Amino acid sequence: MGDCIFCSIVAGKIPGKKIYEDDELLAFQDVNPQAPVHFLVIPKTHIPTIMEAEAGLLGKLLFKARELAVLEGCGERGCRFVINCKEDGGQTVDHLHVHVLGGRSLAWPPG
Ligand code: DGP
Repeated sequence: MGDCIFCSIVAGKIPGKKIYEDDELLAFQDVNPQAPVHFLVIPKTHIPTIMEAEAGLLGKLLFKARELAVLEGCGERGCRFVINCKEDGGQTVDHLHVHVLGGRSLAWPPG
């Protein structure tokens, strides 16, 4: 979709360190990691925010995020699953994505 950076990663136009891919979903390392484990899971289709996503896709996104979190070593100690949404949620890339952050203890609440 247009100049969406995540659509460009899906299309292979810009590089991304991919850790998983199927027909609907792509997971890749965050370019600016905030924890030892920090990857993103996205739908390949351009969906701007969680507000536009339907239930089935959200289920698949979260299920895959959990599965990959375990594969990335977060099964024992846990991790954080984050979906930022629009301005107040701190979303900077307008293509729905789940952050998976782990490998260290994370503070709560966020600032
Ligand atoms: P958010 O604030 O929730 O919209 O987070 C967007 C994340 O996307 C942020 O942690 C950095 C990451 N990001 C932005 N541009 C790129 C990119 O070109 N490649 C990768 N791998 N990650 C990116």
